[in-house]
Parts: sequence; structure tokens; C-alpha cells
Amino acid sequence: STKYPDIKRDDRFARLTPDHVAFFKGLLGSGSAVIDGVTSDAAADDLESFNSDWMRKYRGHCQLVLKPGSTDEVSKILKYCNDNMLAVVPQGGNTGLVGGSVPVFDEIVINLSRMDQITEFDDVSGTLVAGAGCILEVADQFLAGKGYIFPLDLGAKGSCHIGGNLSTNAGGLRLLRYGSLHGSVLGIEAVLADGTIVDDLCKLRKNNTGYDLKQLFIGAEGTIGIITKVSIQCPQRSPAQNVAFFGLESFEQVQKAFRAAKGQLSEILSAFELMDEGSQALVREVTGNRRPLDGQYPFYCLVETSGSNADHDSEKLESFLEDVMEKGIVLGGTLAQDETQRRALWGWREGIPEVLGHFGGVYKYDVSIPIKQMYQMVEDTRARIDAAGLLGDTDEHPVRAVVGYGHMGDSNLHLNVSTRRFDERVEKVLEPFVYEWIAERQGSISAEHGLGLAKKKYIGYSRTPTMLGLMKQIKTLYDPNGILNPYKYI
Ligand code: FAD
Ligand code: 2HG
Ligand code: ZN
Repeated sequence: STKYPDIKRDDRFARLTPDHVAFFKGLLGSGSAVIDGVTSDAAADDLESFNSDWMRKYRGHCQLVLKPGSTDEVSKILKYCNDNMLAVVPQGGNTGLVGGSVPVFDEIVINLSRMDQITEFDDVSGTLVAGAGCILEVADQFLAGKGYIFPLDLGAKGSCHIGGNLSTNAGGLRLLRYGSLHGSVLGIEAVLADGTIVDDLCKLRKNNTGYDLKQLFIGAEGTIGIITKVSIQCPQRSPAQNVAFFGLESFEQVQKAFRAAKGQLSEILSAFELMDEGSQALVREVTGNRRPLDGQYPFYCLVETSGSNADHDSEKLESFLEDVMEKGIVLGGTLAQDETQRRALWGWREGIPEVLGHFGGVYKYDVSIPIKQMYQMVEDTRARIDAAGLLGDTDEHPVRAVVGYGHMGDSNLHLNVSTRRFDERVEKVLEPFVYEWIAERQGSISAEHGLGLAKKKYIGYSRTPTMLGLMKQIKTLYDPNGILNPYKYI
């Protein structure tokens, strides 16, 4: 039984037998590194969290979870799977938002959580080397103790793994300042489908020696190999951080505020995030927290600065806020006075994904579009859902809210449709409408979350047939039997 009527299990893949399980137990031991539902019934509950995604929207039926403790074990597992035509899903913290990290049918989950060691840090260059299973927040806390920062931050930091971050090429809250992982990752170690270990764990900033193959693994979503180690360039942690939160009356004004922030805060600007009133009303409703501003506004922005001089930075942020308020760009605002207030303000932004699924289900679109048209997408979608009679306050309306928020600094909008339940009518109104809307504006159907299972049908809206052909050739070269994360986007 499966929730995916239009996907068929690939009969080339073997079904798990007790002999297969015995091999894996022989390799990893019979302790907690193997969760086995093939030869033992007791594990059904234990398997659930590996089969089900963060949104509780995608669910597989895997009967075996393997947690290797070393690259050599990953290599032996994959070689055996490849020789025996056993399909696998690499899994990190399972916080991905496109259904890529869980099986579709009975694929084996290879979970990297035991490979979490921080093995090297050079405090002159800022180069960190760690296992792919290291939790992002753990890596960042380690770096904090050394005066450095991980060049990526996101709401799921307490659970996601750095290997998962690389595999999705996660963008996050400070890409505007620290850039993409394609720039900060120096090297990786990975294992290919046939067990070959690719040692490209380079620790150098510069290395122009032929094709930069590690880049292929960044954003590949576990389809061409399993990342086992990561080497990454980390910037100096700024001792001073300041946060402002303010309300505006239109998206036109949001754009003016962004322009002003870049001009006035320049090198200390570290985040510029956008939230609409709909998203903030949901955070208020679910958390019950007191809103940071007295009034309500159609739009809110959170601006963060990170620099070396707290007084100088807060003076700059204060005069920025005064300036945009005087000019009528911003209608009301507040500045965090201490770390507790900074965290509270960030909570109004980072807490949004959690509350969106609170009432039943959520349809998520992670969109890159030219900045001027960014919010139009939310308005057009809301109007369309409304015209179909699906939006309303009562139970017969499946949709509760159509909201938009995201990384204004990167022209990356998160369009979310929060529902009382997953409903086919809603999906039909949304898709392919949303994707066509994006393609007409030369946007991307996935700015930072990837494609996984959720967007596999729609890749053609953002990539040409030639590019898709090249991707398929690479997939075949690295994983000829197609055992790595099958049924997903490639
Ligand atoms: P998983 O979910 O376990 O896996 C994601 C994909 O990578 C899957 O396809 C999986 O097969 C593959 N994979 C995992 N580990 C490996 C590995 N070692 N080798 C090969 N393949 C692997 N994303 C953003 O870009 N920006 C955000 O701001 C952001 N915020 C988020 C906030 C919340 C609350 C949540 C729940 C998610 C958010 N995300 C965000 C989604 C984001 O993709 C993930 O949080 C994170 O990057 C995934 O890491 P993970 O370890 O959980 O990977
Ligand atoms: C964020 O920026 C994440 O908070 C999640 O990328 C976005 O929930 C979403 O759609
Ligand atoms: Zn995001």
C-alpha cells in the first residue's frame, strides 16, 4: 500500500530478506546501529520516525534503518546494496521539506547520525572538518567557542545535519552575508553507489586542478553519492549583533527599506527577512506570544547586523530605523536591547514553518523570482484559492491562510498555503498554476529546499531538456543501477 498512486515500485530492486539483514548486522553489530523490521516486529514504532518526513506529508515503508559509524562502513553497505540491487535513501536530520529524505516504498534508510565527529579545526584559517552527521547547531556552538561561525543558519539547526545541509544546498537566514555553500565548502568525502570512496576533503581555499566535482554533490539530494565528511571555510564570528523589527504598509515600501538597509548598513548587514501579516497572525495564534509591535501592518521586516563594535553598530541601526521612519517607509519599529529580545524577535521569523502545519496540512512553494514581483505571487495565489471557494474561516473551507515570507535579501519567497487538511482540490488549484507563474517570470521553482519527491514532476519549469539530459548522464555515471534515492527528482 502506498500514498503515491502514480509511482510504481521498480521491480529491478530486490526485496529485503533475512539474509540481507544478517549481512548488515554482521557489519554493524546487532545493537542500535541497525533498526530491523524484517526479522523483528518490535521495531515498527522505531521505524516510523525514519519513514515519515518533518511535515508528516510523505511516508515510506522501509523495514530497515542502518546507522554506519564510519566511511568504511558506508562503503561496505553501498557495495553490498549495489551488488544485490537494494535501493537506499540517505538521511540526515530528516528536516527536508520536499519529501526527499524518506523512502517512497521499502528503500533502506542510511542514516548518518553516528558520523557526527568534529575532527579538525584550524583557528588561523577557520577551516572546519566534520562528519556529515554533525548537527548544524553543534558545529556552530563548537565554532562559537573558537570565535568563528558556521556560514549557514536556519530554523532546523537543532536537528539538521551538515551533510544534509550540503545535500540540499541549504540557503538559510544569512546567505546574504555569508554566501552559498557552493562558495564556502572547501571539500567533501563521499561514497558512490558501488562503494567507491571519493576523497576530495580538500582544506584549501584555492584549488584549480580540473573539474570541481564536489560541487555536484552540493544540492544533489543524495542521488549521486553519500557525503560522509565535510570541510568548510568558516568566517570570524562578529562579537556584536543587533536586530530591528518593523512594520510597513506595502511591498513597495519593503523594497525601499531593503534598498536603504543595503545603503546604510552595508558591510554589517547580516540578514534582511520578510514576513507578511498572515504569517505573523498564525505565529501569534499558535504561540500566544505578545506581538513585538503595538500595531498590525501588512508587512514586517527583520534586519540583523553583525559587526565588531556594538555601540557603533547599534548607532547605525538606530539611525537607519529613524531615517526610514522619518521618510514614511516604515510605520513602526523596535530594536532588541539584549540577547533575550534578539532571540524573541527572531522567533517571529524562525517560528513560521512550525506553525504553518499546525492546523492540518501545508502546501509549500520555495520560489526565486525577480524581487519586484515577489509578493505578487502570494496575492495572485490567494485570489485564485479564494475564487475557487476554498479559503475561509469555517471547516468546510480547506484553506485557512495563504501567506508569504522569506529571504528578501536573496529574492527568495516562501509561499505557503496553510490548510485544515490535505485536499486534492487545493492541490489542483495550486499546481501547475504556481509553477507556470514562476516560469513565466524566469524564476526558479526551488530556491533552496530542492526538488525531492514534491517537485519531481515540475523540474522542467526551471531546467531545459538539454540540462535534464546532462543531469541524467551524470546520475548514470555515478549510480549506474539507480539505487541511490530512487523515485525522486531524477
Ligand atoms: P534530510 O532532510 O535528512 O535530507 C535532505 C536530503 O538530503 C534528502 O534528499 C537526503 O536523501 C539527502 N541527504 C541527507 N544527508 C545526506 C548525506 N550525508 N549524503 C547524501 N545525501 C544526504 N532550508 C533552507 O535552505 N533554508 C532554510 O532557512 C530552511 N529552514 C528550515 C526550517 C525548518 C523548521 C525546517 C524543518 C527545514 C528548513 N529547511 C531550510 C529545509 C532544509 O533543507 C533542511 O532543514 C536541511 O538542510 C536538511 O538537512 P537534514 O540533515 O535534515 O537533511
Ligand atoms: C525558512 O526560511 C525555511 O523558514 C522554511 O526555508 C520555509 O516553511 C517554509 O516554506
Ligand atoms: Zn527559507
